[in-house]
Amino acid sequence: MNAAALKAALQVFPGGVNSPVRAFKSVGGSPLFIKKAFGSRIFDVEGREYIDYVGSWGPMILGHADADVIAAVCHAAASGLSFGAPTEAETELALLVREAFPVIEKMRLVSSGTEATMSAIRLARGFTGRPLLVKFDGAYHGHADSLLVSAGSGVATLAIPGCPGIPDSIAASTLVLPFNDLAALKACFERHAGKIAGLIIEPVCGNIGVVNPSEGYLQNIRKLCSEHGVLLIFDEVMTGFRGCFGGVSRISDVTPDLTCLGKIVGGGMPLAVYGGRADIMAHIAPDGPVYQAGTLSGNPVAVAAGIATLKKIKLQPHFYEHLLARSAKLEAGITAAAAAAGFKVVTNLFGSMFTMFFTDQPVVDYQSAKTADTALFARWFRGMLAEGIYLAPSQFEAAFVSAAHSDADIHQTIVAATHVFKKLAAEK
Ligand code: HOZ
Repeated sequence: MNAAALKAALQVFPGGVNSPVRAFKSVGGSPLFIKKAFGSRIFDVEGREYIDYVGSWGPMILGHADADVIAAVCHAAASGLSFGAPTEAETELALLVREAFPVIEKMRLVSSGTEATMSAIRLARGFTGRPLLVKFDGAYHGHADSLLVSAGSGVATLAIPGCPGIPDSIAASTLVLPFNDLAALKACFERHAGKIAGLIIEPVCGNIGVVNPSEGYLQNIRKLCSEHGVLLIFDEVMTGFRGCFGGVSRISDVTPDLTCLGKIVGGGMPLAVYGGRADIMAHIAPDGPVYQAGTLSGNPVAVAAGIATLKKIKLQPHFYEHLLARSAKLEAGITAAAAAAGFKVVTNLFGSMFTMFFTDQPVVDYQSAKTADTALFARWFRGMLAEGIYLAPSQFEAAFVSAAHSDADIHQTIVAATHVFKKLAAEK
């Protein structure tokens, strides 16, 4: 039983979980304890089957237990789990990454998105010799000290105002600005001229729910960063490979100085990437003095999963055409179901990820995201779960559609949403 599993887990893990977003704190009830997952379906310890839109928080773009990825992982594992020495497969993965992201001229493989962003900002400071970092309100770039200031994702879900344990001096070196507000950025760059090392941005926000940049916003940020000698860091951990074989940099034609990837690039295994301009990456040890290392970096099993995933995405005909069409159909279907039942919602979509906010205001930044009715979201979430649809247990996260979600899955989900909204309307 999920409740029994949680009781046992609470004895050994804070909140019974190994990452706060997995707890059902803001929606109530017991988190699902997962037994297995195949394709679009995930199964809990009670034997219940759900259509899964969490997708391990993004990596599972091919669906769960994809046969080619599993075969590649098993093959690699049979030859050894970790060497702590270079392999040719790492270079093969890097070439695939560079093909998708030409803006990543040189890169380093690491084990998590947090490690990627943390290392990228250290590099930005090391390269520029400047101390300050700009991030956006509600943006979540992993849990490194300087990035947990005004963070989204679980920090937003749990409404944690400021994270104890982060020295004031570190928090003070992170400047926080509202997303989609160019005037605020201009003023900040002028006020701190010559002091800002880097600006890190989710070019499409994912961790306050999905929020798209306004027209020209990213291009203007690029321009301002260049004018002020600030390195532009795109955190594409969530958006990388979500909308195309590449990321927002490809779609928007904006060239960041550094890019961070995670999730899909590791095919469900612990692997992430940071990289960018070759002259900047030349500052990383052993070529340069900025130190960053890892026993499991470029782990052969994780690299095998990444290669198998990227190759499949790249080679499958019409991969993104089908994925994006199904995602748009789902987004439109549940939004229409909400409207038909008299609920005001705003749905933001990027590629194959989207968030439906329970608000009547356009959601363009963290402040507007916070106008959402989180209590209503919780009721909707529980209703959908009862209908066999597994969504992220937070208003401030995204739903991920995978290539394994069939038209029938999408239809079933829209039917479920229609039932749930009708039920919620009747309870009003
Ligand atoms: N970026 C993920 C949530 N938005 C991370 C998942 C986690 O924190 O466990």
